[in-house]
Amino acid sequence: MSGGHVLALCGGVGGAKLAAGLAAILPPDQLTIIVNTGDDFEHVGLSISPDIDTVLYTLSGLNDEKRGWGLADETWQALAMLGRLGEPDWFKLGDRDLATHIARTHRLRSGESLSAVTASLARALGIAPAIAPMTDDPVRTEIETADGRVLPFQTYFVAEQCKPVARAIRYAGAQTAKPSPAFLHALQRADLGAVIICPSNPYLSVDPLLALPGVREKLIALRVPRVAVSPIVAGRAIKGPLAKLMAELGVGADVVAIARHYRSLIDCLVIDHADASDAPNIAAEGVRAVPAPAIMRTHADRVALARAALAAASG
Ligand code: FO1
Repeated sequence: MSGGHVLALCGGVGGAKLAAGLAAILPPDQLTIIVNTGDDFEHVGLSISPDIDTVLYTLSGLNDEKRGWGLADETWQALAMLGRLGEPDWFKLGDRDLATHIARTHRLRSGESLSAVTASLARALGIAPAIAPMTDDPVRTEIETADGRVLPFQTYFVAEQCKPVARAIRYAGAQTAKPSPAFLHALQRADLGAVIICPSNPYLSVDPLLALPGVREKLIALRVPRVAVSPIVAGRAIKGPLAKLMAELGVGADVVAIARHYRSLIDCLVIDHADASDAPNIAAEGVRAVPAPAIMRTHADRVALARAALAAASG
């Protein structure tokens, strides 16, 4: 990759960290970050876009490092009052975070698209690279469970803490949703230099983007390097329920399974040095393995992993 535009596909916490690393080293006009909206939902009358907010807060440095989601120095007075008034309080909306949801809901109701709202929130928070939702249309990730229920994503993830056994995952609305203008533009730009699939949960955070009409085909047809960064290190998910989910879906929780999952879409998989011995098995899937330190604890780790992903794209 020599100086072309970079398209980063991103979900929540892990994806946002790599996106922040990419934003730290690329000129702002050379990066487009497209974010999963399958986690979005309406809650207490508000339009909530958790992954977009995680990316906005991480890139503006306002995020809570320990939780991964939400804002640092948060308070919870409104949530306590909501509970007292008999409203649901299982989804933790902080006082400052509420302002984001109120602003988004207000602007969507006055007719702005989610793309326009996201761009204006990013601008207000001082974020320079383009951040856009995967689509302006509603797509809702749902989990089919072993006990026969179909759970909306946040019910599964937050209310039931990923405890139900998953049998299948679906992305309601994806078949008829249109990729956002920024997503389509990035996929078609003549100066596109690389696609980076961030270390987000493939099933919950990246597959919703790939389920949008035409996206998978466009990624397959691209003649630029496509690099994924593994969200699995040494058989464990860096964060969240990925390893449990992979076991329930009948795939081993390892880097080879990640390579197999993305094999038609990527040229390279960045893996942690801990998984370097799996490089030949990844090569057997037709994917080049590039070992690098893949766990991001500090800002320097994010920048180093972003550099490794861009170097992998350069071949
Ligand atoms: N995740 C949780 O595990 N518990 C919560 O109470 C919670 C609240 C929340 C509020 C705003 C927001 O933007 C994100 C929030 N998240 C919470 C994260 C959210 O569930 C994400 O969908 C997941 O982190 C997956 O990316």
